[in-house]
Formats: sequence, C-alpha cells, structure tokens
Amino acid sequence: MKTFYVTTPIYYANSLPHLGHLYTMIVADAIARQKRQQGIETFFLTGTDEHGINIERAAKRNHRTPQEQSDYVVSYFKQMTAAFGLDTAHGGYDIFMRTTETFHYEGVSELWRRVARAKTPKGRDALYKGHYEGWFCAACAAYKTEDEYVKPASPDEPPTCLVHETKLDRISEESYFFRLSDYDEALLGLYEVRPDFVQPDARRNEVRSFVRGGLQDLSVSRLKSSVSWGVPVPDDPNHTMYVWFDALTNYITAIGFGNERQERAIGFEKFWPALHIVGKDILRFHAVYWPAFLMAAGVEQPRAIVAHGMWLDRTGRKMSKTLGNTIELDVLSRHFSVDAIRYFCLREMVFGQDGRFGYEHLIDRTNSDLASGLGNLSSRTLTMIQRYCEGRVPSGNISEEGRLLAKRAGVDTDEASISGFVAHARDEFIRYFSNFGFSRALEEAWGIVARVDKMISDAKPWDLAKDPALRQTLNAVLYRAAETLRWLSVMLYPVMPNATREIHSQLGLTEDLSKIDPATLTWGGLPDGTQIGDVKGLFPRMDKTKTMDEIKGSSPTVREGSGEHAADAVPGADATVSEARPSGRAPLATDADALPVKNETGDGLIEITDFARIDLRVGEVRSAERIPKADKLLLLTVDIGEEKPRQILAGIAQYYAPEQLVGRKIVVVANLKPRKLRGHESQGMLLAASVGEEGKPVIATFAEDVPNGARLK
Ligand code: ME8
Repeated sequence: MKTFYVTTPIYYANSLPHLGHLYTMIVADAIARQKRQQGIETFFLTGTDEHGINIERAAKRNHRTPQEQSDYVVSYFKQMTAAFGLDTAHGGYDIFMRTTETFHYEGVSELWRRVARAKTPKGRDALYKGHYEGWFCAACAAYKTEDEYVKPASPDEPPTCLVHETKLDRISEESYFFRLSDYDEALLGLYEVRPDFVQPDARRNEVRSFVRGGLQDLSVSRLKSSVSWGVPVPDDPNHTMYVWFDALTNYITAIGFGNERQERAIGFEKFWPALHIVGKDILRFHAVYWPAFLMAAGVEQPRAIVAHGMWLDRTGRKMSKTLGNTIELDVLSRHFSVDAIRYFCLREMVFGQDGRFGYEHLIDRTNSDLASGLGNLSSRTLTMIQRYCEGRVPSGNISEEGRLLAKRAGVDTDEASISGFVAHARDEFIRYFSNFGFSRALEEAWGIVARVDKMISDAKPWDLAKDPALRQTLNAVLYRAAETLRWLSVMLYPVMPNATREIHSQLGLTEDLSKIDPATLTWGGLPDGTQIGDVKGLFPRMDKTKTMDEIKGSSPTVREGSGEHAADAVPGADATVSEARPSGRAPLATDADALPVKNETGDGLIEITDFARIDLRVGEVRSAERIPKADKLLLLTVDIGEEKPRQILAGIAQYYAPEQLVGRKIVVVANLKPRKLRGHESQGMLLAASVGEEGKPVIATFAEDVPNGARLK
C-alpha cells in the first residue's frame, strides 16, 4: 500500500498558539485528508518544540519548571486542536509529537552520533569543537549575522532582532560546530536534481541564492551551564544540543528513527520521507540545515519542503506572539464555525503569499461563499426535492418527448453540458489542490456552485412544478443539482469535513466521505429514489455588525481562566494592551488589532464616527512606580477628571524613570476595556509616538496648559 507522511512544524512551547499555527495545521490536515480519500495510508504529524532558552525563559517568567511550561502549552494545544477538529479523534493528526519524549532523546542522540562520525563531501569531519562568538535571538532560536539585526544606538546596548524586535543575547563559549560550509555544492546539487524539493519556486530561488552566497559553519551545541534545558550531547555532558538540531530531528524520531518504540508502532521505513509544510519564516532551517544534517547522517532527504506565506496584521507586520498582534484561537472559535475558518484560510491566502487577516472579511466570505453560495445551493435543492418529489431523489432521465416539452418551455436539458462542466472543474480542483493551489482549487469548486445555481434559476423549478407535462424536466433539473452536491461534498471534504458530511447525509447517503476519491466519481452515481435526510441550514448568515461588536467585546478566556495573561507567556511581550508599545505600530493597537473598524472602506479609511468611538482624554500623572519582576512596566495613577484617578500600566519603564512622569499631562484612551497585567488592572492606555527602528516610546503631551479630563477630538 502506498504511504504518505505530512508534517507541520513543531511549535515552540513558550507561548500559546494563534491563527498562524492553526493555518499550517489546517493546510497539513487538508492535505492528509485528501491523501486518505485517495486510499493512501497517511501519517500526519504536529507537535511541540520544548527545549532551549526560549522555553526556559518563558517557564521562569511564569514561575514554572520548563517541563511544566511545556505541559501547560501542550494541554492548550490539545484542547485547541480538538476544538478545531484537527486531533486524532476527528480524523486529524496521527501524532502530537513532543521533543521531551524519551524516544526522541534516543533518536536524536543516534542522529548526532552518526553526524559525529561522518565526513563532509569535502572529506573533513562533519562535526568539530570550536568557540562560538556572536549574537543569538532566543525567540528565533537562531544565531544572527549583521544583516539580520538592527544595530543599537549605543555600543553598550545589544542589537535587536529584525524579526522579533527583541534584544539579542551575546554568546561567547565553547561549542560543537556542524561543518555546513562544506555542503554548499551538495545542497545546490540537490535543488538542481529535485526541482520540487523546495516549493513554491520563489522559495526555491531564495534558498538557492542563500546557499550560493556562501554557508557558514553552524554552532550546534550550547554549554550546559548556559542552556541546560535540552538534549545532552552524547558523550559530552557539558553540552546540550542546539534546539534546531533537536527539533528538526523530531520528524524522523517520531516515526521510529533511532528508537524501537516508535519504529514498532509506526515505522520509519514505512513512512519516511515526509512532506514538510512550514511557514516561510523557518524555511532556511528546513531547506538548508535539515538536508545537510541528513546528508551527513546518511538518511534519505524529505519528499519536499513547502513553505507558505505569513498572516499579517492590518499594518502589514507578521502576526506573532512576540509582537503581540495575533488573532486568538478561542476568540475565533467562539464566533465562527470550524469549517468557515478552514474555508477562509484556504480560500483567502494564496498559498505561498502573505495574507492580511480581518474578521470582517471572514464574516463576508462566510456569508457570500458559504451561506449564500454552497449552503443556499444545498438547501434550495434539497427543499425542492422534499417539496416536489416527496423527499426522494428523482430520476434524471428524460424521454425524447420530455425533451421536446422542455425545449418548448425554454429549459436546457443537455445533461452533458452540466456533467461535463462539473467533471472538468473537479479535475482542475484536484490538480490545483495537489499542487497546493488551494485558493484556485476552491475557485473551481465555486464555479460549479455558480453554474448549478444558474441552471436552477434559469429552469425555475417552481414554475415547472405547476405543469405536470414538465414533470420530467423538473426531475432532471433537481437530479442534476443533487448529483452536483454529491460531487461537491466529496471534493470539498478535505476543506470542510463537517459541512460536507452534513450535505452528504442530507442527500441520504451513508458512505464515509473520508474514503471516497473524488477522481473516481462518475456522473449518475447518486441512485434515484434515495430518501433524503432532514434538511438543515449549513451556514447560518452572520450579522456583521453584531458579530463585530461581540468580537470587539471579547477577550481570550483561557488566560483569564488560568490566571495567566498572554504577555506572561511571551518573551518580550511585557508591553501589551494598555501600554505604549515600543513596536513601531499605532499605540492604539491591541490584540484586537486585526479588527477592521466598522464601515471601513477598502482603502483603509475610516468614518469620523469610527474615530469618535475612541474616548481620548487629557490626564495628569499623579504617581508612577516600577512593578517588581516586570522590568518593562510602570504602574501609573492618572487623573482624567473623574472622581478617582485611573490606574494605568505602561510598557515604558526602560525609557522613562517614574519620577520623570509625575505631574506630566498625557493623552489617555479612556474607554478601553480594563485588562489585568501582572496581577494589576490597567484602566486605560497612554499614547506615545514610536520612534526609530527600536520603536522607542515618546509620550504625547501638550505645549499649553489643559484641564484634566478635556476630550481630544
Ligand atoms: O519556529 N502566519 O516554532 P513557532 C502563518 N519551533 N504561519 C505562522 C505565523 C503567521 N503569522 N506565525 C506562526 C518554530 N506560524 C520552531 C519550529 S520545526 C522543527 C521547529 C506558523 O512556534 C508557521 O508554520 O515559532 C511557522 O513556520 C510556525 O508557525 C512557527 O512556529
């Protein structure tokens, strides 16, 4: 039997997942479902990357051990994957891989030993001990070269990571090095011989030019005294493995490389090589380092590395926990159905390119494509079968006489034109889908929806039903619509497993959609006489204004419930909601950042009434103090002309001493929902300009005297 293995990245256990993580899982899940439909034995991996300084620091911030930190994040991941139907119980992943598993330690140690014994293509030792001197970003878990960071204003300051905008760590210590510099030709040869090894093409070109630019040897260990939370280097307990060496190896240890347990349960020989689905942010690790490690260890290369684009916030910045601009999963799942989210992700993001997320857009797509599109086609077809055919799928056959009568009534009865159209679109759908063109594939499917909708509207079954002579014509129209729905339910199953199952069962069919290959569909497979099931709406229309108001009013419940604020789980995320953000984006941005404002026009402009929703007030800082263990936060009390001064937390402690602020007149957002930060309630936000590369906050103030509480408009 043919096998197939697909993976997502394993996500850092330092913070909770967001839309970006969900997206990769949805893509991998849809691919896995399509392969299963084709009768291919498929194994789908996702999981968590649990070692390294990143996790150690998050654990420390949250007063947990690293293991507790990982367990906490994993339990949320599992809850979330279940809620989104991505876990094993819902036909999703086959393993939730964790790098803290004992079997992984065994496997990764085996890979290390093999690399340690290996010679490079240029005949030198693949691994050697040396000294590393340079900058490291804990959030990226990557060493940074000069072009990858922003130089500091003063030489006493560390540089800032271009990706995460967090400070880099200086590292100067003994380290094992992987002799990556000897693998350039071998890697270029690999990309040449296997043009689809890295996809899409633009990414392949990027990787090739990176390698052509020259590779530096890679530090692959840290001293245990610096990073103790990691896999020990075999035979040298003073070192722990570099977290990317450890993490990448999960893809093979999970299925049995170097360990008996997984080999027996799953089988490395059976499933390797894998198709790796990754975000373009981690392409280099997968398309350069990983193949080089595998070459050294003598292990077969992955099937391919396919990189998707990034979800961006409305200002065009990558959505990331560290930047604090994410779409939270529990907010998403509270307001939208799983299938609507899956459809939106696959339809909206042209695979490989970046996409901007907006809740309004998601509502629009749900209403237009799902409620008015597929959902409406399904319910109108089935309702008419119920009404005109006593709930049984009618026969699609039409006699010569019936054809003449239909022609006279102006109804097109050429079945081949519909079936041909549907079959062609199905072929195109499969072709695009198999090449990761999910958005184009879905356009094809919605072409079918439009075509059949038109057939119904042109034929007007409600009129045909009035004339017994046109009975056959009516039946033929309804049969064609129902048969098309059957095809759509099979084709769209990998994208919308729940709604398609619902359509299938409303059609009165009982086969398992996860086992029907759309390529094998033949027209006419829907038996006439089939008793249809209960007709229920699939995608209720969403009230845009109401939903937007609800979303704006909601906040992620998990963290409130667990007594933990998102910021606590994130490196460098001390600055959130009620703080001036040293991040270069609008100070009003919150984690509802990606919410489009009501009445927003396509050009990003807002109405004056939108601006009027924000209550900006003059405030006077009465007191300011530091908060223990939160080195970025200041606790301010600010008089905004109300009975009691407001308590406001601001992420400006690195730039302003408390005493500088007392007596200052500032601008306060007075109608922001209160949020808890480090156990303190913040009852507003102060405004500041964000200056320079580093986004240094400079507090907005007044040149003239103004009374406290005066409104800004
Ligand atoms: O990099 N848009 O983990 P990570 C789209 N542990 N996808 C996004 C995204 C966004 N804005 N943000 C995150 C790591 N992702 C390593 C991986 S693998 C051996 C080790 C998705 O938690 C996307 O798949 O930072 C991206 O590559 C991944 O999450 C990064 O997850």
